[in-house]
Amino acid sequence: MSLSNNLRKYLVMGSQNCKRDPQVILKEAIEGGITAFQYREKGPGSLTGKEKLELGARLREICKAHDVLFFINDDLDLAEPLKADGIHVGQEDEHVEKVRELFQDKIIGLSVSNTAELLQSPIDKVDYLGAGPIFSTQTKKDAKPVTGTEWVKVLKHSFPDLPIVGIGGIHPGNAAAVIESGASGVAVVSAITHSKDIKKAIAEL
Ligand code: TZP
Ligand code: MG
Repeated sequence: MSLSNNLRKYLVMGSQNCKRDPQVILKEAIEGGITAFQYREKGPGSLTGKEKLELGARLREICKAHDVLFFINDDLDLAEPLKADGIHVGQEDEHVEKVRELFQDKIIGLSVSNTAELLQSPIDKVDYLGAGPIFSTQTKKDAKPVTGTEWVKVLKHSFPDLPIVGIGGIHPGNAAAVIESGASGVAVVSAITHSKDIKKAIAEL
């Protein structure tokens, strides 16, 4: 499957987002049809050190067993131990040139939230773009200003061949608008982790 297809339904999650066992949530989400997973153990209540690595290893195994792409968020030092397929970085993280230098064969995703960020980013070094927050989100307290779906259109117009993944406040009721704007996929946290019926939510994304 192409990267673009593999990014269609992208779960982003760490233990801090879960009211239930993250392993159980991930398994249900995979049964429900997610195509990619990002281990984002970050923010209030998140695990650190050995515990972070151990949970990551368990989630990685689950993805491996089901052929679901496994990404790590920010933590370059987890990339090799967890044998991640890819790394997702934001504008405040390690520079993409450096990430590409260190990990030539991994998929690299970069978040871009506005034109200034786009202009300072080496887009030729990345495999996909994260666009957002498209809608307002309660999940990331320090999220940048909302971009709306227009931002996806701008990115798609500028980089027609680069997969774009929308993130931020996306749920079954608004995912179609993100895809229709040119995104290859939608990345969600709470639409899955807080759902009472994970499979139904994913089917509708
Ligand atoms: N980056 C931009 S918004 C966001 C991240 C990690 C959180 C998205 O969470 P939710 O619950 O899908 O709005
Ligand atoms: Mg980051």
